[in-house]
Amino acid sequence: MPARFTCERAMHSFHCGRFRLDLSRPQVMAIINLTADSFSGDGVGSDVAAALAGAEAALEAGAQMLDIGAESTRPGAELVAEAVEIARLVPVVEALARLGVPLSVDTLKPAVMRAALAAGADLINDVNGFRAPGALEAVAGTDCGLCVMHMQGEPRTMQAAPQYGDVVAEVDAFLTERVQALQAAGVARERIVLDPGFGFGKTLAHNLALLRTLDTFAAGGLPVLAGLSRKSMLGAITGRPVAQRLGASVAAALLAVQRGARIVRVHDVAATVDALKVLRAVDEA
Ligand code: HH2
Repeated sequence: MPARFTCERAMHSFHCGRFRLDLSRPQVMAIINLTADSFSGDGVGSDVAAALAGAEAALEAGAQMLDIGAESTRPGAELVAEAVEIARLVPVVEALARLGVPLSVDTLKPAVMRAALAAGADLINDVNGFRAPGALEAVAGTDCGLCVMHMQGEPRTMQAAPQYGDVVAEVDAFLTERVQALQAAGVARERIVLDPGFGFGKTLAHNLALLRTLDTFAAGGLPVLAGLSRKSMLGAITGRPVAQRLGASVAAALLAVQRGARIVRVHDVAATVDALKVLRAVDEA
């Protein structure tokens, strides 16, 4: 059977904070949005108890990692001041770090990265690829994991007119350059996960090209994370609003795993976990 149709891959040891993860089996990362305006409509604002309940439910449903964010990156979303983002995140990081699973924080601001790590985060997920002044310095001297994502432009305007000559080659070159910058700053490769950034400055055609060739990004030996859950590309394909994209999201997660993704970042944990169980059973039959 061709390797791209299996869910098991070569051993990847991923170091993130308190954890050393074996990513030979795909992991499900549950999204907990501490926002009021996330595109998926499931943000819990700054309510620590609601965030904790959401995290516990996600773990119960089979998630192996958590990703929390306090600023929406959807086009047109409200900008959140650094101090507000820190105030929203820190109590939740402190509460969720006790759950005993890798805790990721989704931010592009260096001061927020520092505060999140001090509060107990294991992984920093930066949709800006650690390009902000001070971002490399915020993570380099720590032992946190890093998710390095590609984005063309910046969140407010990125979907206005995304343009590429060859989207796959350009995203690959960007990720390679960021890994080199991180390594030059002293970050070990074992701490890095790559993400082509579905929907971040990309048309439907760009997103489909990236999903079809996701293996390209895994070829360098670093694990790949894919975030497709409920995204507008799935709405464009199915004609369905955000609240009705479960089937499309599960299909997209499976396709990503079959093409090499080691972590899928999802809103709908239980359905994704079930789908991955089916994929694994077929692989092992
Ligand atoms: N997508 C979103 C946010 N963060 N991080 C990574 N690494 N990859 C992604 O694809 C990704 C991400 C957007 O999704 P969501 O957090 O649900 O929405 P919002 O930004 O509106 O809060």
